[in-house]
Amino acid sequence: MARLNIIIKSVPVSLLAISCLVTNPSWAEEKGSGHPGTPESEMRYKGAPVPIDPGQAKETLSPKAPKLTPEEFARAKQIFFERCAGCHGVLRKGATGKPLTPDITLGKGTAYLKTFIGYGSPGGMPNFGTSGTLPDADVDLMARFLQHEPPMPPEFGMKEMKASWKVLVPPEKRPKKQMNKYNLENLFSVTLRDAGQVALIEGDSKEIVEVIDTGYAVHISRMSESGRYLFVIGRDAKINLIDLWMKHPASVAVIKVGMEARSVETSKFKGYEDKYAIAGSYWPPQFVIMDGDTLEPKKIVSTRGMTVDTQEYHPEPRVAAIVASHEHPEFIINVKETGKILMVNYENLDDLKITSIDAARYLHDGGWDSTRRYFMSAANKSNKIAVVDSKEDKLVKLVDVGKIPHPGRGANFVDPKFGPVWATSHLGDKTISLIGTDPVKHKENAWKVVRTLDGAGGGSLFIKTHPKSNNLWVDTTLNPDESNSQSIAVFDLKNLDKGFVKLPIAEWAKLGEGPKRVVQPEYNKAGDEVWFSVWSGAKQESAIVVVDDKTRKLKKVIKDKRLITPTGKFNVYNTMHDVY
Ligand code: DHE
Repeated sequence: MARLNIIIKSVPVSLLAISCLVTNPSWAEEKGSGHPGTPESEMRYKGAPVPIDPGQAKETLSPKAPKLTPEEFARAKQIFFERCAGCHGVLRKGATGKPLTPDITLGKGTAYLKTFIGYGSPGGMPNFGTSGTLPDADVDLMARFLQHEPPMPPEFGMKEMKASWKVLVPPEKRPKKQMNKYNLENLFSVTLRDAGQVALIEGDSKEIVEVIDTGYAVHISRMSESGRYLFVIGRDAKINLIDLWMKHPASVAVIKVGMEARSVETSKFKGYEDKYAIAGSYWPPQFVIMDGDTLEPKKIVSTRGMTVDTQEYHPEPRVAAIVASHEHPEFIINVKETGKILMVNYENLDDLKITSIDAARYLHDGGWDSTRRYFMSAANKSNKIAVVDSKEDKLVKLVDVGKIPHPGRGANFVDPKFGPVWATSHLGDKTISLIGTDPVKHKENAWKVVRTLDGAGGGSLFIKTHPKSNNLWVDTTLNPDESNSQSIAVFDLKNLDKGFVKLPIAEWAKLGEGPKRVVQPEYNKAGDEVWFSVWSGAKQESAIVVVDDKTRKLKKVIKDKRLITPTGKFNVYNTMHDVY
């Protein structure tokens, strides 16, 4: 773990961000990226360093590849895990970046690879050399390293999980009823990304009531069906199970489910409420089903397998979003690199039934339609939304949308002309695609883009509304223009043709220097307030801005020295009930 900290600290925190994405020509004008095809915002958005200790990855020197000393190999591994694995995959089999396995790289040779690493490519490869990110000697080192077999990080099976698993407060020693006075259903779990913590903020008073240590670069929170247990997962694959009934909510169990992970969910089907939890990992590529109240690991399943389109073996298909079915005792799992959606029936863990649905690459995030029957899942490199019927366990449609859909969990509302829709915004263009979701009363509109709205710009990560609201909020967190990344676009759902209004959320927060990116709208339980994170650097002041949904006026700015890099916010009630 000490080693891991060194790796993380060596990377500027502002560069720790999202995945490697294809280049959007409309961003290419942006100044300062140093590369014609790769704007700075996209560079910032690159995969965070893989939180795997390079020292643990097994080295295999390939006789045909150029020579590397053991010291050079060790340094190259570290650079690769910090800078390259997020896009190319730990095993270099290719993800959003191209495959870089020796069968390809040996044929290219050192000189070619050096040019590629040094100058980048219009396809999105950053110019690591000319941007000054890597000195010439490291460019040369990486060109040689890439011709050797990829070093393989260790597996992480039951033995390792059990060794990391701790029940801090056993279920029988936990409170029998809620011991605090918080209005739990309106509590928010707020990711404090670079602090490796979550803040619990009471929605009514807007006070921080608890700050709890979690995994590294903590990613998301999810709620158990009953609303008692909060699950938080870090990029280092550490899960904290937090009991909200305690006088001071705290972790009651922890486990590490791998070396790198992003997703956690809990069983929600009738009769299985709070019974199981599931976590998906990036490395090793697998998911694990655990006991819902202790995190005891029960069943681990690998996601390695064949890709949906070329039907070739992929050694590292990462687990992205997971949702819990309301139609069957099933978890629905996005497997990124194979482009498959797995419906995992947890009725009998010894005879696990998995329905594998062919969708498209690379599956990332997604959420339910308003009936919670259809799972709408973004295949971001295919520019499609896969619609899965969780009742019939089958693919309904692959819907073409804009460039690099990134819905978070998306937004459900009733379009005045087309009926119920689910909407996504995009990383790669300024559009918002509205897909009809009612195959009964609006059959002609179902599973089609019925309307496309123009938002403020590309670089959007999250979109949100609430059943009680007439507003649709769209962030542009990664847009290169500060006037977009620091504000929010809001549409009137009753008058979509009117276009959006931009609200200067970061300005309202009155912070000092910093990127102050506005990210992830989240509603309170009543649906009359919407919360935004103003996400600055780890050493800079950040804030949460609360806006009155009806008047669209500032209601409150939450500032506190403990609010370090707030990103995701998860309202207990809305997360329990999949309200979005
Ligand atoms: Fe996320 C959700 C993966 C970068 C904030 N992110 C998700 C999910 C996945 C994912 C698979 C869906 C989980 C689910 O529903 O089960 N995120 C990744 C990455 O691989 C990526 C692209 C790069 C990385 O290295 O991690 C990445 N994500 C980011 C960020 O940089 C963000 C903006 C800030 C941060 O905290 O790191 C970020 N991701 C979020 C948030 C959600 C999320 C807030 C949940 C949104 C929701 O409303 O459910």
